[in-house]
Amino acid sequence: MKGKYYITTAIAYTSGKPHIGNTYEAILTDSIARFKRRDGYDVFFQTGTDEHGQKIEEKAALNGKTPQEFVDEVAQGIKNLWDMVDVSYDKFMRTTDKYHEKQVQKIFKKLYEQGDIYKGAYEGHYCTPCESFWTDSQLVDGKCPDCGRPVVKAQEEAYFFKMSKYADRLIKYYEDNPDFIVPVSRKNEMLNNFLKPGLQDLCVSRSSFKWGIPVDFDEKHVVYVWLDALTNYITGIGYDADGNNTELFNKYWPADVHVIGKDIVRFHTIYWPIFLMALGVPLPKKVYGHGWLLQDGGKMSKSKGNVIYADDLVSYFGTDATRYYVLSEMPQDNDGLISWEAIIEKINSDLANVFGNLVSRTIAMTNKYFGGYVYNKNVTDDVDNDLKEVVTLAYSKVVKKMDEFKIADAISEVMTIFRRANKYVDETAPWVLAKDESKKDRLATVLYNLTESIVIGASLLEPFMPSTALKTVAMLNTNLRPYEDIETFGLYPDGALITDKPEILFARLDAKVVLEKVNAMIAERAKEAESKKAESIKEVAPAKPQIEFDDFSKVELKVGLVTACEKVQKSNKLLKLTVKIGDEVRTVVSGIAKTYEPDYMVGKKLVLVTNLKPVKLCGIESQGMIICAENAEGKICFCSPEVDIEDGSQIF
Ligand code: ME8
Repeated sequence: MKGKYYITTAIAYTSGKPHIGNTYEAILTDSIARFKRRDGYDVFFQTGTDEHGQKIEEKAALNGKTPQEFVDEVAQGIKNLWDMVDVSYDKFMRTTDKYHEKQVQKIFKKLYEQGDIYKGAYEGHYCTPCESFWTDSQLVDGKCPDCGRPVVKAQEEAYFFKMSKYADRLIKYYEDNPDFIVPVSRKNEMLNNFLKPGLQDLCVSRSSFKWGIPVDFDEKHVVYVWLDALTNYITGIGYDADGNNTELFNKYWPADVHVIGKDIVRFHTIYWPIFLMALGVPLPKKVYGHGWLLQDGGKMSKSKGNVIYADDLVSYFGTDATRYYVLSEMPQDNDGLISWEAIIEKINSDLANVFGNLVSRTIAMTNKYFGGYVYNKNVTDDVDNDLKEVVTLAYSKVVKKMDEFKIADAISEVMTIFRRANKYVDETAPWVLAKDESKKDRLATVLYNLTESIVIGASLLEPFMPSTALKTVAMLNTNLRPYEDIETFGLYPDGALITDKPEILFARLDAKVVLEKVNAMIAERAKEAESKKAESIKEVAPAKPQIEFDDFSKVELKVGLVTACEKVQKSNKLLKLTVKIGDEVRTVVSGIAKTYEPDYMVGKKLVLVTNLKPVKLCGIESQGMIICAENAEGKICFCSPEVDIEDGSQIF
């Protein structure tokens, strides 16, 4: 064994079915894990799901499920998808795992007790989809800098982690470990955009939603998702905050590489190392932030029905062609493109014409000329040397590319073997040799050299296309070549008998036929999305008769500022709010207690009807009505002005 190798993917959010971009990451990481295993490392490969947070809580409600039911279903779907594309994980980690939850609570408490976490109040711009707070200066055009969506102003009592305390140590770690962040452009971005300007303390708890790991000494709070999510890398292998780490942890930590997407490099190369420093745990050796796989010719969108999912690709092209496309099309340090047209083209050019063709004609000629026997007659020619050199030098080139996480380049090195072998067929023209009985041994040698090249090539192809590699060597009646023997040409057994019923590995695809089917599928999905949307609008907003403007103008609507708020005793639905409306202060009772905590409401600006006749609710006179939206599942939210405007302002 060359040593241990612990590799992880990011854990996918269980907010819905992952598209091909998320799946790409699992395939990418799998190819590295498989390569390291073949190369003699003792590998532990962890992937999994990130299951807490406000967005997931909301999605569950929209689907009429409890959060736990919802994440159980989505996590199982993700696991099935990973299995479908042959992701050879050793552990599928879920953040709703009980051991993980317990450890996160212990970690939080430990960091609080040692003074790294403190209680404060947070005010900022919050992006719900990204679960991130942003400062004014971080916003781009007033929107979330990560996803570009609108943010909301929010304030709440929260716990914070003192990030700045560790910034200098982290900068030193970057200096001492220049390869910590791959590619280097992302390291420069972290240093220049975040570390050098000075780190802000990080909010590590939330109290405005419930679906998270409770802070056990202050149950109003749940642990903010990043502290929960990042620690999966250590809890998944048995880290214990009390010091009773498992054997697995002692053996595999620190991670050799965390493979993640470019959007979460900041979390993995700043917050994560700092959390670990605070816990006194060694830091991961490397973080590889890969680019994104983007849809060619327009954004993927559910309503357009054109989101590409891995299971669709597998049903059209099979697992290995899907893996091949995404791995060979993604550069190491940039984004890559995907489209149905490009996949078909790639399958035809590389897999059918180069690889499939080589295997099928080698097998066919061996059967035709030698009844399926492969003989090494050692009748050599100069032209053999170049083939042998290309084949035997491939391994070291692939190792180098894999070490640099240049996966597309590594595959290209493997494909060079098959391209060179096809050229060798043209150079040696076996069908000409076959016509001359005196050239029989030369013909046997040529076919032997081709068979041996295919076996070595297939063995190097296994990390990227596992079942194709296995099928290929099985047809040649042998096993994958161990990598310690892969630089030696000529180990294929003399006189072996290969299959006489070869399977066509990759048939040429007719682009027109495939694209017609795909377009019909996309149109069908767009129709489904449209009718779903129409249905939900119908449910939420039953039509009311039209009114005149005069009817509407009878209603007085104003902006109010909540200055105090408490629960109404004997009711689990009602909150009593004190609302300042310009020079007036009113008491308003509102049925929003199931969604909002009293503390959360204080300081909020909202819209209320100010000329409704007062009513008594649970014995309290309500002098106004807060305007709320309610969706089909009964989820409620109050309406507030889009920008900060004085309370008392009239709404018309
Ligand atoms: O970020 N191409 O989860 P996630 C390539 N739960 N990779 C992509 C991609 C694309 N088009 N879109 C997303 C999360 N990704 C957190 C991680 S880790 C402690 C917590 C990548 O489901 C993305 O960059 O949104 C991330 O690495 C992974 O998919 C999961 O994304």
